Amino acid sequence: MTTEPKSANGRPANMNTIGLTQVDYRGGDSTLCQGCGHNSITSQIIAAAFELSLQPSQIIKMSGIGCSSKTPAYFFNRSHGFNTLHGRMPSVTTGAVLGNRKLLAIGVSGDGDTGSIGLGQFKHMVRRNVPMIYIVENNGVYGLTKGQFSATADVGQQLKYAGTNVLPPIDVCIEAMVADCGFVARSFAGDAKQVRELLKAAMSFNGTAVLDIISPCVTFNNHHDSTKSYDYGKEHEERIQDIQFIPSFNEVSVEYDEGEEQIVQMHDGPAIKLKKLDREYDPTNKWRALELLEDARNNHEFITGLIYINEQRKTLPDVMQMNDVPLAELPEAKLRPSREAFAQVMAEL
Ligand SMILES: Cc1ncc(C[n+]2csc(CCOP(=O)(O)OP(=O)(O)O)c2C)c(N)n1
Ligand code: SF4
Ligand SMILES: [Mg+2]
Repeated sequence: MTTEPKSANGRPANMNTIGLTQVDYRGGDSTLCQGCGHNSITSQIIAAAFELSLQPSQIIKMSGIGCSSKTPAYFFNRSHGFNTLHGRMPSVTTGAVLGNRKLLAIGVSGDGDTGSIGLGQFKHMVRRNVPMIYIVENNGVYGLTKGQFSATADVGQQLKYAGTNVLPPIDVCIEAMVADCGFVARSFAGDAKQVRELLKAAMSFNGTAVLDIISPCVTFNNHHDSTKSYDYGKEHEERIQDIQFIPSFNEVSVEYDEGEEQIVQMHDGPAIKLKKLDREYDPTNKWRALELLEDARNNHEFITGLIYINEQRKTLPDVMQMNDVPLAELPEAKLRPSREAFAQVMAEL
């Protein structure tokens, strides 16, 4: 008789602290092209949620329209979900998290969905600090509608069907920074470990967490000279730090070398351990973060890692003083104003 391998605490090694295996976080089979970067990100979303022992029934997965926005169908079968209209994921998520503060909102968008049609919604969501993980699967094209240039395509880039792009790109991370986002990161779909650690940190962040992940479209934009291709990413990715997410910093003693490493403590216990690489970098310094992004843009550098973190801002449900109890669970007596209160409101109008 064979026995299942057990972890130190007696749990089967493939089971997390709430008794689920990684399979329990999967969704349907992907219908995207084989090799699409979006599929790699889906795998890491599943792995990160499993490792954090997230309760699937407490998650709402959100998206807009695009190949990227189809991906929530391929993870978290047991969670809530809303596939919204093109570019409208932020407003629908705002409603969802105001209606139920207990839900963890995980959204997947594309560079078209966010940077083109959805840019206004994106900026207002960040400005309001809507608590959600906002992933941009950035491939520089509208994959779903067959490869037109998106707002993140580089100027001068040439594509077989779309011709030459003559317009300068927008930078999703810079847009998030100037709207006062408290968690800004960039990664590459080909860098699975970094994507996973950043996802875990984002899933533990209290506020809007923006992850701009370069995710090659193998069908329309994977040419060697494209900055959104696998070849370019592998050759040019420059990590600003090695990142390790530590689930509950208060409970475990973490060894780190103060000169070489930095610990960023998050609210309610977790922490992020950052090992400095070539450059001195502190992701809690906003001006340094903006400078890094601007320099990278001007010098055509592909920097990845945790660019900025700051948990000081209040989230929208806090500002609006939303009830901890989800609106759907409040009894009618609490939802319906009294006759007197209603009359008073009417008199004030
Ligand atoms: C209002 C509206 N305008 C245009 C479209 C057509 N459309 C569908 S997906 C898409 C772009 C998707 O690009 P992106 O967000 O980058 O996703 P990708 O497919 O590249 O992952 C467009 C323009 C639409 N569905 N709705
Ligand atoms: S068209 Fe591009 S973005 Fe869409 S599934 Fe295929 S490879 Fe991915
Ligand atoms: Mg795209």
